[in-house]
Amino acid sequence: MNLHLYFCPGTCSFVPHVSLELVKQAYGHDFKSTLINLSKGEQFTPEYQQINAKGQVPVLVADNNSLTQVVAIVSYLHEQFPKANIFPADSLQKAHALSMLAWMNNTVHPTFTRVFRPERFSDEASKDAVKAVAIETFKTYLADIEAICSKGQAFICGDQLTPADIYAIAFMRWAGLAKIDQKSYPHYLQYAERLSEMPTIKNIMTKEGIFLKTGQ
Ligand SMILES: N[C@@H](CCC(=O)N[C@@H](CS)C(=O)NCC(=O)O)C(=O)O
Repeated sequence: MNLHLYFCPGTCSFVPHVSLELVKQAYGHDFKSTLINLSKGEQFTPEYQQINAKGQVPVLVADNNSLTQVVAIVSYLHEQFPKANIFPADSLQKAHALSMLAWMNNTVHPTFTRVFRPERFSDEASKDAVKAVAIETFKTYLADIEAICSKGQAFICGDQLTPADIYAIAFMRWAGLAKIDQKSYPHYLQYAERLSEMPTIKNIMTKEGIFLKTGQ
């Protein structure tokens, strides 16, 4: 199967990007990747609109099938490549991991979109207010993740890495970019530092040219 990911460094496409690296490590099955530079507006080019009319990353093209949405992409990879352990094998544990991932994708992430792109959710006069409220809401979600990390388990969903952990690293980076003090979430920061050193994750951070401590 030919696998081709369209991604932008540091965005939510980091989640399927690391998942593809897990597939590569487990199966020796490599993938192709194409960088779409969102800050240069490459998501709006006619060429990319053919790939995803919604103008977003990630997109995974698997043979001739185009898949969007982080949750769908990583679920598909898990089904196709079970030995990559993208999700736990146990169905209840997998459901818990999917639940956490869905919350991140449908609640935490869209809140941050209001920080990064407030103009899409307000008129010019209320842009700063929308951003300020979104930052405060985003902080409450970071605190939720901090509470999970302070329990002392190895990963967010227990003893196995899942896509939720990869998303959590992205959120910690985004916090720093938004000038939120990463050190306010000490257990979460320590956990993210530890995960950033895992070879699979480190490989993709290096490939994307991103680092964890964005706030410094
Ligand atoms: N729910 C979507 C979220 C995708 C999304 O928001 N992607 C952002 C990057 S993190 C994007 O492509 N933004 C481009 C833009 O908004 O112009 C998914 O899971 O794929």
